[in-house]
Amino acid sequence: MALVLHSTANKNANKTLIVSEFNGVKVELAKDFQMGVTNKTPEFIKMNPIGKIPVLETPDGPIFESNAIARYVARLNPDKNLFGSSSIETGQIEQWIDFSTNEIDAHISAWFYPRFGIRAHLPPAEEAAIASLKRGLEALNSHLASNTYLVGHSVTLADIITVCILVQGIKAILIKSFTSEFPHVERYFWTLVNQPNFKKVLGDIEQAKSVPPVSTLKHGQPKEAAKPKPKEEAKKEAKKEEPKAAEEEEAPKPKAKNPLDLLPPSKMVLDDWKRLYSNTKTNFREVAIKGFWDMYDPEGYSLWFCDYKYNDENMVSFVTMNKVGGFLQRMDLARKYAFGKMLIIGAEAPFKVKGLWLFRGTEIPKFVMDECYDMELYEWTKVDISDEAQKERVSQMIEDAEPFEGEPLLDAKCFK
Ligand SMILES: N[C@@H](CCC(=O)N[C@@H](CS)C(=O)NCC(=O)O)C(=O)O
Repeated sequence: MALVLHSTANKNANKTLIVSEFNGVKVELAKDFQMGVTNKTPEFIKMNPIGKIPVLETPDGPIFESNAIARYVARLNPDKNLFGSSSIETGQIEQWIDFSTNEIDAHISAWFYPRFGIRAHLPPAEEAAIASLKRGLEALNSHLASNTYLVGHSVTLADIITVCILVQGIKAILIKSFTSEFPHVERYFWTLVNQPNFKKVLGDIEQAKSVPPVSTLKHGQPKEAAKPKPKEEAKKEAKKEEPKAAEEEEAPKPKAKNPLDLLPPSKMVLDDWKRLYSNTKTNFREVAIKGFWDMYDPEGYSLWFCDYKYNDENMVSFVTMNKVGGFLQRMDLARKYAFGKMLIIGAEAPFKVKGLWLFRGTEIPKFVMDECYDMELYEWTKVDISDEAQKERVSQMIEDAEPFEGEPLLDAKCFK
């Protein structure tokens, strides 16, 4: 009789399903399992007190934690040696299981979940996760430079668990330009996922083409939350929602004016400057930059340099560019009152991120400081326009002058 695995067909369940393909121990996914429903029932909580999947039901009792389940099933047919044929082999298999779980899976998750709205997205935390992941993959790559498999000369449980972890990353976030830094890992991965016992469970794998943008879902609102709920629960929730819905039907309150709209009129019209910037295709210095300084009104506007505080974490070019792109998206709330240039500087990591911002008013608007969390990731310095060197730096930042402060530009982004 087959052992029953209570789970959806996910990364963690796949570990055991692939073991089963290799060693012939029959395992099947529980029929009618519904994520967010079945795993909340008292029967399930009895099997796993934390209510997470997968759980394996065995004649002798349940087992939770996917690596423990996979080990258990691997041991059920010792002849296949998935768990090694000597103490040292078993020790090394355990070693790679722990390595892949702690040095790879944990960092992929720390990069991937915030982008899917499952955890808070914090750029410095993302940088740290990517740096740690690269360290893990470098170590794996150097081992695989002279080894076909992680332990011995055939597939073991260490390979099965490592491949399942990599599959999730490669499908979701580890794009080709990232994985190509680890060619032995790539060779290992694509060879194994195309072996029949892997392919039967994993199907065809398509590598992510781009790093997913940060989700608009709020963290703490996992995708499962959107799935249908049992009727009773849905009814209860509808009740809870009622007072709010009634409140929302009240007449809309007049929108408070932005304090920047109450400032004395300025001779500088921001839209005129943005148009001049966008329409100047040649002689940028003579036309756009000169036009800027002719228009600039230091009483109605202020200029600010910003300097990213954590440049030493900018180790991956496209992540740094995405981070700056995210900042500009979040500045959307200030479009009527601001213009900005952000430069990503340097020929190699760590990249420096520096910017120039023009804000309505003589200070950085309070609502921008309060509502755009990226602002505190930068050091802000007001430009002193009586200082010719600072004025020249402003001009250079507006025109993407290269080299900038002696270094090439990796990218320049404009907020207008
Ligand atoms: N360390 C656990 C992780 C299990 C886990 O995080 N399961 C997720 C799905 S992949 C889950 O059940 N989440 C539901 C929840 O957090 O309530 C394992 O390897 O089995």
